[in-house]
Amino acid sequence: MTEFTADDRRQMAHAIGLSRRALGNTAENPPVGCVIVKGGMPVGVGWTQPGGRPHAETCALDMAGGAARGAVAHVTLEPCAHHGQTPPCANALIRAGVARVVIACADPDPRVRGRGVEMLRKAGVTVQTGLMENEARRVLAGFFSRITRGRPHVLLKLALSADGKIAETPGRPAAITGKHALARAHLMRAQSDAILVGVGTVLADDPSLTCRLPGLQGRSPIRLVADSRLRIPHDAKLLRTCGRTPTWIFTTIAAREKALELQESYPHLRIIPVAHDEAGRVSLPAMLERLGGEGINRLMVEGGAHLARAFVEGGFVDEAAIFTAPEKTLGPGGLEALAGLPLAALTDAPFSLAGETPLGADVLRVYEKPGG
Ligand code: AOF
Ligand code: ZN
Repeated sequence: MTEFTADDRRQMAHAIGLSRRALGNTAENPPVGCVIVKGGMPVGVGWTQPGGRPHAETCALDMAGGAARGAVAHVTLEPCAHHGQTPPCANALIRAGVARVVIACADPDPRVRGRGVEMLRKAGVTVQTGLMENEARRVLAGFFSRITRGRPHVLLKLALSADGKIAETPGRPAAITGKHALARAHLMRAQSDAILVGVGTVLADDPSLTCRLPGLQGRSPIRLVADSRLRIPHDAKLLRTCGRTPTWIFTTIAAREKALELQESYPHLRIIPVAHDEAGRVSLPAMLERLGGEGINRLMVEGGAHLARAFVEGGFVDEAAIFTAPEKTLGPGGLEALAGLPLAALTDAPFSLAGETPLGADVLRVYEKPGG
C-alpha cells in the first residue's frame, strides 16, 4: 500500500473538484483535473477543456511554467501515453521536470492502460497511484462506462410527489418540485453529454431540455428523443431549436418515409435509425451502443414513465436522482413514476443511497448501483 500524506490528499481533493468543472463538457474525452504543487503551494491547476482538449496536465503545466521543475503533480486520471490528437501528457510532465506524480485512477483506454505510469517511471519520475480513487472515479464514471462497456453511464432523474406520482393525469405536466430542485436538475443537464426523453414527453410537455442556469446556458447537452414511429409534432420546440442546440431522434426503420420529410424540414436534425424490440420500440441496447460509438459518456434520462420503466427493467440505470416534494400529493389518479414498476427497483439492492440533499422544501436522494 502506498502511503499518502495529508497534503497529497488535500491536493487530490482539489484536483477532483477541478475535474468536476469539466463534467459533461469533454466527451468523448474524460473530465480530468490536475494540480501541480511546489513547496506546499499550487503553482499550476488545470482541467480538461471543452471538447476534451487540451488535457488537464497541459493546462496545469502551462500555468506552472518553470515552477514545475521538481514539483509534484496530482492528476485524477493516469496521464496519457499516446500520440492522439494531442502529444502524450506523460512526456510533457517528464520534459517539465516534474519529480513526482500522484494518480487517482488508472486509464482504461487501451492506448494508455498503464503505459503512462510506465513512461513516467522509466524517466525516473516517482509515481504513486490509487489516491482517492473512488471519489475521482465518480467524476470519470461516464468515460469508464464507455470504454469498458461500450455505452454511456445512465442517470435517471425523477421528480415525485409525496405519494410517488410524476403528474396529475397523463399529458398534463405538473410543477411538483420547487425552484431549488429545478436548478439542481438543470445542473445535472449541464453535467451530462446527452439528455433523453420519450416522444410521449414531447407530446405532453413540449420541453426545451436545455440548461438555463445563468452562465451555464452554453452547457446544454445534446437532446435526444426516442421516437420509434416519428410521432414528434412538426412544430415541437426541440425541432424548432435544433439549429441552436444539437438534437438527435432515435427511430426505427418503420418510420423511414416520415424521416425523409422531417429531414427536409429540419436539415440540422439528426435522425438515427436503430434496431427495434419485440414491441416495435427503439431498442435500448442498440441506442446505448450507438451513443457509446458517438462518444457520449454521460446520458441523463428525463422521462416519461414508460421510458424510465424500460431503462430500469433493462438494468441500464447506473444512478437515480430522485427529487421528492414531501408536501405535495397528487392522489390515486396521478401518473406513477415507473409506470407500474415499484420505486424500490431504484432504491433497494443493488442500488444504495449515495447522498441526500435538502433543496428548499424538497429533497434530492441519489441512488447508485455498483459498477456504473
Ligand atoms: C489525460 N488528461 O485531461 C484527458 C485524458 O485524442 P486525445 O489525444 O485527446 O486523447 C484522448 C485520450 O486521452 C482519452 O481517451 C483518455 O485516455 C485520455 N484523456 N488524459 O492525461 C486529460 N482528457
Ligand atoms: Zn493527456
